[in-house]
Amino acid sequence: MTTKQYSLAREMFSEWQIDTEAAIAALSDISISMHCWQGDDVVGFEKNSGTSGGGIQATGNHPGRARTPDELRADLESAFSLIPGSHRLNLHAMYFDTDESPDRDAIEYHHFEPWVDWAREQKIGLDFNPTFFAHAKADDNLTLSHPDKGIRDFWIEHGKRSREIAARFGAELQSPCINNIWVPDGYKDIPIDRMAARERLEDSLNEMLTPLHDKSHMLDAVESKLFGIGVEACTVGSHEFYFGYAIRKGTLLCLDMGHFHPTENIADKLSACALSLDEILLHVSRPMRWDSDHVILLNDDIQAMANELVSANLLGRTHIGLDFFDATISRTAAWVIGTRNMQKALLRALLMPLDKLRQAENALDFTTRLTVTEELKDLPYGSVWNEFCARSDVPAGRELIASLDNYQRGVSVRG
Ligand code: RNT
Ligand code: ZN
Repeated sequence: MTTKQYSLAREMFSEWQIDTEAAIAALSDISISMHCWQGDDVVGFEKNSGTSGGGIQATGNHPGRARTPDELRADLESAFSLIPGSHRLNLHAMYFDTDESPDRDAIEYHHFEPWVDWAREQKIGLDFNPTFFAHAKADDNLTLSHPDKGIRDFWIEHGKRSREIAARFGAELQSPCINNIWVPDGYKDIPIDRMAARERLEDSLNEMLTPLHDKSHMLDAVESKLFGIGVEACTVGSHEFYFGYAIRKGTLLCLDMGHFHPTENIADKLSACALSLDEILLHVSRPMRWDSDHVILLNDDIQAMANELVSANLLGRTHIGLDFFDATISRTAAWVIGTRNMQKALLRALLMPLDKLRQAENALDFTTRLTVTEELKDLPYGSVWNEFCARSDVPAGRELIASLDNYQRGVSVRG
């Protein structure tokens, strides 16, 4: 049932020639890939993997961390039930669900099968990531570019198996699985031979990506980075490295919002990269002073990304994934807040009077462009969002807060 509030809002937007119904319909079609690792502080379910390492770090000790696949799935179900629309789960290889203890170079599809059964039941797609960190063979922060061939081969095998598992996910669930490759490789202090390290990474990737998989089942993505803790001087897989690689090899490029200089405008990169790539993967994140992976807010950076996706017509070939982890707050709330913020930003972007703004820009009428974008900020976006939530049978506002609090009370007894 449409509320009075929404009818009024629809009227106000239509005065600007903005169709709220079209925006709601477009938003319902956008699936966001929610990352499993927010649920347990990037720990995973291996019996002997250490802390995350690789220059990434979840901080905090809020009660309620998921310790088992069942706990993680319960938390995910709760989160998904509070997020409007239909979405995906992004799994990391260290989150297998098995009584066996396969090392990274021995993982197989059956170790992950319970996730697929669950995804089928939930009617969601799965994405995947090989895990190149939190492992004794990654302690030097070198994996695919390690000078030791034995170590490189170990990780190449892990990567190949991950791709096979991802392809099977896609086939089973009839939805292409994005397999995103991020390696922590880099040097704390100034290396002598950056070229050799990059050549080794290139060769390892080539070997890892050689087996062909049906693109309707699995798509490879590569994720660049600027620096991490302990790899301040050089990251082997830098932006230039992977941008070139993705173009030459036809993979997706993953742009993580925390993987650039803090003053760089990541939204600006979308159209530039998209001219040379078929598809892009995003890791939407919020870096604070460094790649701190804070929960995303409805802030200017996220809004700029959403605006670009809409105005550059990139929604059809961009996969929106999230990448943040905060252990100081309810982990379920973190997922819900972050995912809903991404959706809210997309809704606002879909409610832009694009024709009018383009016309002004092309006529060099930058005054109109500015006054319109600023006046738009006073329109009742909240009423359209509330309507979207109501139609999706998902709470908003105080009711949402009560649901999140209630769930957190239940999980906070976990040891
Ligand atoms: C690390 C990368 C990477 C990870 C996940 C866990 O800086 O952003 O995407 O966060 O794979
Ligand atoms: Zn990332």
